[in-house]
Amino acid sequence: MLVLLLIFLGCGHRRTSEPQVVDLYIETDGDFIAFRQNTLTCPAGALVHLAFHHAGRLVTVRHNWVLTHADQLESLSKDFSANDGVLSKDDPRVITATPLCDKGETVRIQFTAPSPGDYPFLCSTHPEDMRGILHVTK
Ligand SMILES: [Cu+2]
Repeated sequence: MLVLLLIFLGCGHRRTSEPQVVDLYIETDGDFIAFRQNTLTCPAGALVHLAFHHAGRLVTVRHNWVLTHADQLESLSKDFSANDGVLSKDDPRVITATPLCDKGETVRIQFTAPSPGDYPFLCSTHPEDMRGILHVTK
């Protein structure tokens, strides 16, 4: 009887393996070559729904949001500067990235937050000027 009770309780405590879903939003600082907020935060392992909005109205330049590792930021940035911001899909330095976005548009991506730490993000077409940090907490 006790065994049956324990099995029953055990079933009631079944763990769900669904990750926590976190919505993040970031935009450009209007027509300026900058992200409007340059820090974002999410917990490790979360399923992140990120929306990136190009808030420009006047200047026609395209932007994106590229997440990388702290120790690979400078080499990635250097390559973006040299190749007009062309992002190679299988670049191992890139954790995830949005497509390029025109003014007034919003692009959305989903990714699983990496292990805890600070991860830089940048725009591939303005790799020196558009940067920020994603803080991934435990
Ligand atoms: Cu840009």
